[in-house]
This record gives sequence, C-alpha cells and structure tokens, in this order.
Amino acid sequence: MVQLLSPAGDYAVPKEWATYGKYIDRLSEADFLKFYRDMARMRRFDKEAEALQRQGQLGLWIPAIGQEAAQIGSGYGVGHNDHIFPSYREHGVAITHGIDLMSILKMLRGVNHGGWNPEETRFHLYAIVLGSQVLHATGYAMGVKMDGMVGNGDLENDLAVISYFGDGATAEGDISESFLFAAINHSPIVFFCQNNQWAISSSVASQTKVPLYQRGSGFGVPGIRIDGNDILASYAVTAKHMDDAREGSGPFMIEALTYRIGAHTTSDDPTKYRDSEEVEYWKARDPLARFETFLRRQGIKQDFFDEVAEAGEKLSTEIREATFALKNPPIENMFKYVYSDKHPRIDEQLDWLRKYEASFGEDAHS
Ligand SMILES: Cc1ncc(C[n+]2csc(CCOP(=O)(O)OP(=O)(O)O)c2C)c(N)n1
Repeated sequence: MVQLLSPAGDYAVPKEWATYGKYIDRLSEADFLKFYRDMARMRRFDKEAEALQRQGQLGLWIPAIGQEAAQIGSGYGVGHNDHIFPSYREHGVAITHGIDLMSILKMLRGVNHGGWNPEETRFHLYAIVLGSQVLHATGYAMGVKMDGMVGNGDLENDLAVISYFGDGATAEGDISESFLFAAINHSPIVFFCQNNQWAISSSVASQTKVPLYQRGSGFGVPGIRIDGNDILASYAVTAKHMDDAREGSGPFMIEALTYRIGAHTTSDDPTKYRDSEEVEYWKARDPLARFETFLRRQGIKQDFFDEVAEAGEKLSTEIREATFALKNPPIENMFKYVYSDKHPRIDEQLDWLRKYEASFGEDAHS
C-alpha cells in the first residue's frame, strides 16, 4: 500500500515509491495550504448540508466525512484538460474543480439536476446508477484517443479521464465491462475506487475475495492500493497515473483504502450494521488531523488554522442563507424535459398535478 504520510503525520518516501515522491517534491507550501483549506472546506460543507437535511431543507444528504484525503488529493492530481466522471459522493473532487457547491445542494433539494456544465467544468454530472458513470468515462476515454488527444508527448495539452466509484460498485458488471473495454482499446483512463469499506450495509468482504486493486488485472488493467487517508499519497499516485494515461500507457486502477465515517445517506442508520469500535478506529485515522500534524511540523502557525476555521463559519452561513432563499421551480419543469414533443400522457399527468396542488389552496407551495 502506498503511504507517504503515516497516521502519526510522519512524511517518508520508501525507495519503492520514489516515483511518487517526486510529485510531492514539486509542491510548494502554498499547495499544501490549499490542500488543507479544501479538506476543511469539504468537511464543513458536509456538516452544514447534513444539518440542512435534518431541518427539512434538503430531500437527502450523502456524507463523505472521512474521505477528504482521497478526494481532495486525487482531485488535484487531475490535469487541467482531463475529464472527471464522479459517482454521487465526490463533493471534495467537485471543490477542487471549482463547482458551485450550491448546485449540489439544489440537486439534493430536488430543484435541479446538477446544473453545472460538464464540458466546461470537465466535471461530469453525478450518477446515482452505480457503475453507469464508469461506462460513460470509458467511452469518453475511447473517444479522446480516437480524436488523437493522447500520447503526443505534450503532458499539458494531452487528455486523460478519471472515473470514481465505490467498493460496492465493483460488483456491478458495468465495472468489469469498463475494465475490458478500456484495456482492449488501450484507453487513457484511471479507475479510482474509493474503498470506504461499506456499500450501504454490505461490507467490502461480501463484495470481493481479492483486494480490489487487483480486480482489473485479469482484464489487463494494472492497479495499486494507496492509503486513502493520506492526502500526499492520493495526490501523487493520481498525478503520476494521470500523466501516464495522457502519455499513452493505457488504463490503470487506484484503490484508495479509506472509511465512511458517517451514514451512507441521511436515510441510513449505520449503527444497525457496524460496530462502534470499528468507527472509532477509523476516526483515530482522521485524514485532516493527520495532515494538520504534518503542516504544524512544517512550521505552519496557528494563525493559518484560525483563518481556515473562520472561512468555515463564513461558508456555513453563506450556504444556509442561500438554501433558505431557494425558490421551488414551477411544477411544469418536472414534465418539460421528458419528451421533446408534446405527449398526451404527460399533459394528463401535469393536469392532474396542477389540480392536486390547487387543492391545498394558498399553502400549496410553502
Ligand atoms: C445499479 C444500482 N444498483 C443499486 C443501487 C442502490 N445503491 C445505491 S448506493 C449503493 C451502495 C454503493 O456502495 P459503494 O459502491 O461502495 O459506494 P459508496 O456509496 O460507499 O460511496 C447501492 C446498492 C444503485 N444506485 N444502482
């Protein structure tokens, strides 16, 4: 397992991982601070969103606490031309790609479908159907190669694709099909599996007999396991294999071993299926605390951590106020984008809903 920062916060690059160490050597202090700021931002956003859901402001929340290093590190390992295909928990990767966080909240309130432009942001829309985004990513990577955007010896302008999925999703046929297709076409894609050890209530042991990073090997996709709570490993390993993919080395798989500290979603109660000792074990391996120890040893002063905490307060207030101010979209929107032409069944359903809503009188939309 690639680990550059130990749980105690010690930085060391074993000889066998020297290639990855070179990626860390290139980072400046400003990069380290940006990593920490965004991990803290991701966590604060998560806590605020969960509170908003509990207050009835969102239909659902999908927590990612514990996965900050896996997401912020890998998000920054992606090049400026590369395309990202997330599942539904990648709020941290969204942060590294400048996605407006309110778009994520609007989606979970049910007032839009994401709303960001996948071509412009290179961050594609969230996918709830497990594994579907991995097929989309594989097809995209195949297209990129056909368009001659790979292996031109120009790491800045060539292009690769990364797709995120969970340990449970690896049991879907879509993932195996993607491995095969990507291997046969020698496509520029990195498969990034966040093994957070639970697929709702199914443990990772019930999903695989071999370590997940080996899952692609029979298809011709080599892989590696990283400590997913080590932001430096997450950054360096992703950056290296995205470079390789852009250079034309074909597909690669990264398994980031991490842990979902919270519930699967706000509709789930994890105390029903996992032990509190296990959760406590992983809480003690908190990726943020680990990186904070590293930064303090690098001489980063308390002022910086105070500034980050203040920014968190500001973010929370902004998000709360913006959510309270959201307006419900017209009910017509639900039907508008089903067919391009008018359809009698759709008109009938809209008519029914209008009458139903009207039956509540003035309170219909409050
Ligand atoms: C094709 C499909 N089957 C089942 C589901 C229901 N479902 C939603 S999330 C989930 C568990 C996914 O676990 P994992 O892939 O480990 O990702 P995580 O949620 O832990 O990030 C399941 C079974 C779905 N969304 N899509």
